[in-house]
Amino acid sequence: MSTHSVEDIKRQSGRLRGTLLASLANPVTGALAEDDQTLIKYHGSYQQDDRDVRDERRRQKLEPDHAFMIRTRTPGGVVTPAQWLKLDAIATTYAERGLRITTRQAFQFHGVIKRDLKATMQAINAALIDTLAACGDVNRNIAVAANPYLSRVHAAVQAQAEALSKHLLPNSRAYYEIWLDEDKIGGSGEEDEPIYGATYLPRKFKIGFAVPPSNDVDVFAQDLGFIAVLGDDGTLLGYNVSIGGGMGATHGDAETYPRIGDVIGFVSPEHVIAIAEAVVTTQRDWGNRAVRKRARLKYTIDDRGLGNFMTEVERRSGVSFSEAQAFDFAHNADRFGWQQGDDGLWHLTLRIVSGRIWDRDGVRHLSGLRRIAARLDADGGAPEFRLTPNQNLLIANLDDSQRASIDRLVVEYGLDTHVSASPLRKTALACVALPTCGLAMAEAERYLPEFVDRLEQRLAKHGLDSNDLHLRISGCPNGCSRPYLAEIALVGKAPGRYNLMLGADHRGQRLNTLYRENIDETTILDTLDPLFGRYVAERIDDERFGDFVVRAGIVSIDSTGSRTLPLELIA
Ligand code: SRM
Ligand code: SF4
Repeated sequence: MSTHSVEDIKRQSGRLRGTLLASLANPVTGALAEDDQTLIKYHGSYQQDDRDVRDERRRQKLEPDHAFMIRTRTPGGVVTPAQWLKLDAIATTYAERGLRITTRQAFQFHGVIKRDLKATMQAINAALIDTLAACGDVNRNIAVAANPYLSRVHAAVQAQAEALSKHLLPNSRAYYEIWLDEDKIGGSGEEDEPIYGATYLPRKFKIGFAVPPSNDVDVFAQDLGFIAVLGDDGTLLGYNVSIGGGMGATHGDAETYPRIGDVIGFVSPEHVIAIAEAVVTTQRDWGNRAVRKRARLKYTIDDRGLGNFMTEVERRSGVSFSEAQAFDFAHNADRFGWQQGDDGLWHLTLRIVSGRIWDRDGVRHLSGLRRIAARLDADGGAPEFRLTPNQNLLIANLDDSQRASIDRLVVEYGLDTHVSASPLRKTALACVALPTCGLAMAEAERYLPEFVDRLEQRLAKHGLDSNDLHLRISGCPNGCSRPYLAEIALVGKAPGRYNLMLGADHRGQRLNTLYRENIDETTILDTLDPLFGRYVAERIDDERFGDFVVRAGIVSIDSTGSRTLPLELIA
């Protein structure tokens, strides 16, 4: 571990350069120098090691099996078929585990070794996609509703998100010098960073744009959320603004908690950039730089007061918030299959379990999507691939004549799991966790399919097999699958052991709460089984499971839903 604090590393980095060039050139190790491991995040990459072989390598006195994860900056997760083909080729050439769709609509490549890093970065940029600021204490990839049916609004909101993403990029040329061989010019390492300053933000920062009735981006989990408000004619009037959402927590530390964002008012589209910049710079100046675990915007707001924060944002932006408009979310999951947009074009949402696209164990999703991308690329028009914030994939903007051939390929390559899968299986999320995530305490992505098998059996016993139920698994309490917004969540505590959380709604508007702590699979299933029985017997009309457990008093949620209550264990 580096002896320098993250704040020192940022300050002394020469605007994110550090000694990255020397680290990359060092042939003796597959790792970077310690401080560079922090800095490379701002370039969109993490140094990791294969945790499946960590102990064995330690026994053999070998250094860990280092490799790098690379994450793209793809606002709203939109790419063309031509870009898809290039990303596929990059994954096939340099990465170990195919393509991965993240819960923020980015692509991740895992298992890129150090000597291939630069070539991989260059290939990504050659596809006109970059990875700048995909990680680190800056604004991250902006999430945008994948919305297939309100096509015109999607286009307007997507354009707004892309402009905002660009506006909030760091000004440093380090990325271009290190990865793309841009010549160093005078002032390199001292560039003015008007938005971020020399130490960037105290912590990561996340923005999402939702378009009701879908809350697929989980707008209340974002540091800053924009909820589109439409006029009667379907045009975009502006946005309700939500601030202070976040999921991350640490087991056993009451100072950290997931939090639902507060809706603070309405702004028109032309004020989005000014408001976002003011929120970011206020957080830059007011955020807690002494205690990293308390550095997210949600804690700044709780520590300094929502009213004070709002007043400062209005002062800095010169924009006054109007009263928030009514909004109504129906769900925070994806809707699968074909849907027609209001522009007459067709959109197909495919289920991709945990966003993992690869050819392995008889699955040929990478090959299938390659065929589809090649077909669409040859067809012309304006087809798009859109990654959804639920790790799924939308093939957008097709005309009627293209549907049959795409359907054939979807079936040929087994990409039609949304047709046969249970509602539970279609919406379940899991974060990456083992073997690549350095913070994982338990399995998530690799465990999801078998856990769903067993949960389905229990649901079937109660005649609930066709019930819509949102399940999310995270390998640790950081909450990358946004588990605290699931009706049922498993949050990793130790290998094979999870905290069982219950009682979020299905719209992303209420957090769940801890029901049982540190239990194994058998106990989880045996705990849920009688609750399913009670649900069948006592539910009112089409009441959802998450709503039932709260109404029935099985879990108690505080009245604002903004925070889980002190951990009340029900044995
Ligand atoms: Fe995350 C850290 C993966 C979305 C909260 N997250 C990590 C790291 C980088 C582990 C690390 O720091 O060493 C994980 C890399 C695993 C790997 O091998 O790929 C990781 N996070 C992911 C992804 C890939 C999960 C996925 O299955 O899709 C998501 C990438 C999103 C993207 O494209 O940018 C991902 N992470 C999230 C989300 C969900 C969201 O943003 O909508 C959250 C909860 C929202 C939030 O930020 O509050 C989230 N990740 C965290 C945290 C906790 C932050 C906190 O406030 O405490 C960490 C740990 C940290 O930052 O120290 C973390
Ligand atoms: Fe890793 Fe934890 Fe995030 Fe899962 S929730 S990817 S285990 S940091």
